[in-house]
Amino acid sequence: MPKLHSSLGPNPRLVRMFLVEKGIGEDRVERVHYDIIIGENRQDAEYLKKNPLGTIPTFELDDGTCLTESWPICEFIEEMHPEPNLFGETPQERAEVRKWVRLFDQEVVVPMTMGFRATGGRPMFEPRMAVLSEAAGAEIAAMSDEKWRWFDEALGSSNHFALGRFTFADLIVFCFANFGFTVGWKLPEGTENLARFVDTHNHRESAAIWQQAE
Ligand SMILES: N[C@@H](CCC(=O)N[C@@H](CS)C(=O)NCC(=O)O)C(=O)O
Repeated sequence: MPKLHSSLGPNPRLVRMFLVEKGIGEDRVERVHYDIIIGENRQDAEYLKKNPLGTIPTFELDDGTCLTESWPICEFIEEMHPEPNLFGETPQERAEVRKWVRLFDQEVVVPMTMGFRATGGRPMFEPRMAVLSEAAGAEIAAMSDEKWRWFDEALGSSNHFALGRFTFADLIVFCFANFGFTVGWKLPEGTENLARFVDTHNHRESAAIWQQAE
């Protein structure tokens, strides 16, 4: 059985939500938990062999191959289990979904997480990696909020970023909004479309992961 090396946080939860969306139950993927608050993921020599960066998640296949990085892990799962389809059915559809994922990953995920590590998450992250100054952290968090506003406008009255149906693009946006909520962040003012989007997708079975303790 494959293993998902997992923890608190949006990246492993993205993969866990994806598995639920695919109908792949916990009986088909073993979950191995790490306490990232105390940095267990960066101290366990066995884990560092699987993922030299020490980040979570890692998806370990039956033959011992270890896949890292949440988005490519989800694409791998999609290729192994094409239905229900979450990345698009045709090359054009996949390009559209990946466009939104790439934009969100670069324009929101990177500045949002860098901002968090330099401000609220500083006590946890400063000892384990280079972090921005508090002032730069606040600036980059504000830049990410600006991009959340851009995504709000792009969403408009739809609840889907791509293809007019639920895709991985929606899943990643939903996950990082929820990550924000768990660390005291709020949707920036004037993002009512995103608020509606979050409320809508909160009803998905996979969203229950955000209510669970690890
Ligand atoms: N780009 C990676 C990011 C992985 C990442 O930063 N994971 C977080 C949990 S959401 C983590 O490992 N944090 C603890 C640490 O960095 O020590 C991915 O897509 O999986």
